[in-house]
Amino acid sequence: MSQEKSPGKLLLVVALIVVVLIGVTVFRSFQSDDDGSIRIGFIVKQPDADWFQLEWKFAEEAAAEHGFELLKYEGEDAQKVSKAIDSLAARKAQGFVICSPDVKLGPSILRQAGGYGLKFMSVDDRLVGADGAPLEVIPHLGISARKIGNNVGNALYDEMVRRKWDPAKTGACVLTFDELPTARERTEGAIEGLLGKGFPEKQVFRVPHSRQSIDKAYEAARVHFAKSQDYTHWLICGMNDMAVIGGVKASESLKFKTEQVIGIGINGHKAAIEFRKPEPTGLFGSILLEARKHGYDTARMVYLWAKEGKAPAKETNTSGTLVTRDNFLQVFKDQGLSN
Ligand code: FCA
Repeated sequence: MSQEKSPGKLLLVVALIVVVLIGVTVFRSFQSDDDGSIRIGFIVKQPDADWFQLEWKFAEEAAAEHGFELLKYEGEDAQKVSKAIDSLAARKAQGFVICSPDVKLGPSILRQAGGYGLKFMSVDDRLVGADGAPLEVIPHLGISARKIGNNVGNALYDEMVRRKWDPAKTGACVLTFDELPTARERTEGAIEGLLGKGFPEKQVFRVPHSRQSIDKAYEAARVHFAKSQDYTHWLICGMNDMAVIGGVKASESLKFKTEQVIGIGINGHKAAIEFRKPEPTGLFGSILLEARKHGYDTARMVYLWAKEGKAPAKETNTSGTLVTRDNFLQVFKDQGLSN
């Protein structure tokens, strides 16, 4: 008799376990959908830079308003990015936004995130495949780099004319970082703008810097200015405010006066910190980008993707506004920006 009972008992126990497991799974899925426990990561290549601090700040606003959890990760190199993605999976995140330290990490990020079933999009720097072409399967929000570059070139030229400089004595120092496509588009766009206005091509100097930092741009520009004695006045541009601030500081270190230099950056917020200082410097202006869209909108897009299955637009490009010492307070006020 007792031998006949055991298989029945076993079946009952197995059935119970199955019921409990199904219950837990259903409960968990309700939990992540209904009680706001969606978790979205935000990985950035330069966590200390003002621009990325702002993106995080706006992404946190999106998280607070929509009720998801934002997980911030520092991704300064390939290893940190890979660890961040592992950690996101371990923390049961549903997706992430990334500005990668190297756009060529595209295929490995795609593979790793895909393995975990994590949804993700890129911001600022578009990921590329082995052939260097953009990985179009990854949704992206970036800037209209070529057009913004054109605006930089045009504004540099117009300010040179306004100051009545002798164009023959004016050089254009273009701080380049060509390994990053958006940076290359920006600086080539600036050159296009200058040449389009009639600035002589032989007076345009592409000056590469090895890393994306004020110091590296400073070093490259300093060497360049020191060996270019023919020019008494300089127009300076580059991929962002940091590059141009480095260039302006290099001109100061070689005793160029503020009036002999016109620098125009890109990003705006870092430049605004300079504009708030009492003494003007050679940093004349910057194209203020739409940091809120880069931080708030991207985090929200991935959140909605996770929550409602609504994938972000394949590609979104934002624009910018020229700010100078004269108008930045007003522009910041109009755009509801605090710093
Ligand atoms: C790149 C730059 C940042 C910012 C952003 C929009 O990632 O490194 O400074 O300009 O694009």
